[in-house]
Amino acid sequence: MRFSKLMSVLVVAGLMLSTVAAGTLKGNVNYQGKTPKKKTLKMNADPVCGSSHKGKVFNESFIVDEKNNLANVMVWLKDVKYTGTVTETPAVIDQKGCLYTPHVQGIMKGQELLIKNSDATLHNIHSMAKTNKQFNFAMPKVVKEKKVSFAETEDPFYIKCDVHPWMKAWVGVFDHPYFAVTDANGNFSIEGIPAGTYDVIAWQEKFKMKKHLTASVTIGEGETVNNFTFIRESKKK
Ligand SMILES: [Cu+2]
Repeated sequence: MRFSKLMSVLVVAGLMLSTVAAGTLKGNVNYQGKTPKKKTLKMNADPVCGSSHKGKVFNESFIVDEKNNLANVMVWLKDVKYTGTVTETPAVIDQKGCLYTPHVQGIMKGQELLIKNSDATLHNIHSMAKTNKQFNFAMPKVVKEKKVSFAETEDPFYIKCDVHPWMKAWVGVFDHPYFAVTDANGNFSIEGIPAGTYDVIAWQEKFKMKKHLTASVTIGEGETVNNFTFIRESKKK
């Protein structure tokens, strides 16, 4: 009898644990201000890079659509007490067409970052991290994969290629999995967030950490929407 009682207590406890509310934070990131002119990347110094694109390739540091939705904005929760595991699937960054894909991404502390070289040319991948140990190594066309990981949390820092000066990507390192990057329509979605109130940060590379946006958001079951607007003040007063 005692044993079955214990079992039923365990079952009830298990059910309670599995019903702890978790919600989704989603939203849109928009831009207000003068849109910077698109800059064309000149890749012809390396014929492999130049010939890998048919049309023009533009600088990726500021991408807005016709409705001023901002792509490549990293959104994350701040100061989360996360006791779960590190994501086992590696994050991936590919050197393809002499660009980094993705241009902006979040990764968990301790998670693997798989670095690919899909190009038939030499790249050099050089992390400009300030808190984490920097890395800097060549990836000749025969070296297709390397793996790195980051031991510390860190606000977004960039990775560059010393061979192709236009190549730049951004990585943020978190001690939880609650981060996302806006898509081409400026939308983001962070799932599985335990119920609670959080500070949320939105970061865009031109605005940098100095001009990041914050919001306080309460997550319950289901979806919570929080939009952000980056505003660029006109220089004229
Ligand atoms: Cu390169």
